[in-house]
Amino acid sequence: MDIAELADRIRAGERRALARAITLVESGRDDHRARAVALLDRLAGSGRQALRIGLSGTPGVGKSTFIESFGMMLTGQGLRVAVLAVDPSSARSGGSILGDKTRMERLTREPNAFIRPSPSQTALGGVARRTRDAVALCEAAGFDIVLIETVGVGQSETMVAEMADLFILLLAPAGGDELQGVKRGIMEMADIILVNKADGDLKPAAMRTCADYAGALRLLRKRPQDPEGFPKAMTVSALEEEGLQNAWGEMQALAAWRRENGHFDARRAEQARHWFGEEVRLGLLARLEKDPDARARMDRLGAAVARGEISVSGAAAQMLAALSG
Ligand SMILES: Nc1nc2c(ncn2[C@@H]2O[C@H](COP(=O)(O)OP(=O)(O)OP(=O)(O)O)[C@@H](O)[C@H]2O)c(=O)[nH]1
Ligand SMILES: [Mg+2]
Repeated sequence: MDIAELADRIRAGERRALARAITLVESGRDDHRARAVALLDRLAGSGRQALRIGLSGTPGVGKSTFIESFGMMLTGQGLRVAVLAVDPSSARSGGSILGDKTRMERLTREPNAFIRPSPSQTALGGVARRTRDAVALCEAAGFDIVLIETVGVGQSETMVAEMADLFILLLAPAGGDELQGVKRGIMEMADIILVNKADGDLKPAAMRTCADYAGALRLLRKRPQDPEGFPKAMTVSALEEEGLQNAWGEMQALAAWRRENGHFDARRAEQARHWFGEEVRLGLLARLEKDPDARARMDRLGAAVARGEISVSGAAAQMLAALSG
C-alpha cells in the first residue's frame, strides 16, 4: 500500500490501517523509517487532538483491569479510545500478555477501542519514539483519548509523563498505614493518584491509603499547571467499576482548566521541543555507532583510557574534536 493511501485510511479511522502504520513506525529498517517519516509528515496537519493520558502503576495494581473498565465506560459515552502499552524493560512475561487478553476482553472486542501492546526487546529510546509516533497516528485516526500505560519500574514513567497531557498513578491499598515505597519523583509527576481495589475487605485500607497520599500530595511544591485541589488522590474499584466516572470528571476538569489557562498548549510545545532534541541526540549516537572510523577511534581511545594513559575528559575531548573535524 502506498503512503498516501495508508494516510487516507488512517484518517478514515480504519483500525487495520492504524495497526499497519504502527508496525511501520516500530520497524528498525532504514527504508521503513523513511516511509514512516513520510507518513507522519503527511498526517501532521490533521489538526486532530486526543486527550493523552499516561497511566502508571506497579505490577498487579490493576492497570489492565482499570483500562478495561475505564475504557468501556468511555466508549459507552461515545468516545473512541486507543490504548498503547509501554514496557521497555520487557518485564512483562508471556503470562501477563495472556492475562491482558482476558482482563481486557470486552475492550478488545469494542469497535471504538484500539489496543496495542508494547513491542518486546526494544531500548528505551526506541520505545519512546515508537510510542510518540503511535500517539500521533492514533490522533490522526480520530481517537478522542489515548491511554499510554506503563509498568511502574524504571525510567518509563518519566518518558510517559513527557508525552502525556495528564499523568495518572495507580496504587493498591497499603497493608500498614505507612506510605508505599513510591519514589518522590514519581509522586511529583502525578496529576491524579487513584487508589484501586477500594472494594470488599480492601476498602478501609484503600481509604486510609488514599488519605495518606492526599496528605503527602499537599506537602509537595505547588505547580503552576495545577488549579486549586490538584494533584489529588481518589479511590476507585476497577473490578466493581466504582469511582470511574468521578475520576473521569476530575481528569476532564483538570484538562479543561489547563486548556483555558494556556498550560495545555504550552506543555505540548515544550514536549515537542524535548522530543525533537532527544531524536537528534539518538540519531547522532546511531551515526556514531554505524561509522566504522568513529567506532575504531572510540575503541582506541577507550583502551587508552582503560590503561590509564589518558584521562577520561581528555579522551572524550579528542573524540569530539575528531567528530566535528
Ligand atoms: N479487589 C480488586 N481486585 C482487583 C481490582 N483491579 C484489579 N484487581 C485484581 O488484581 C490483579 C491484577 O490485576 P491486573 O489488572 O492484571 O494488574 P496490572 O497492573 O495490569 O498487572 P501487570 O500487567 O502485571 O503489571 C487481578 O487479580 C485483578 O483481578 C479491583 O478494583 N479490586
Ligand atoms: Mg496488566
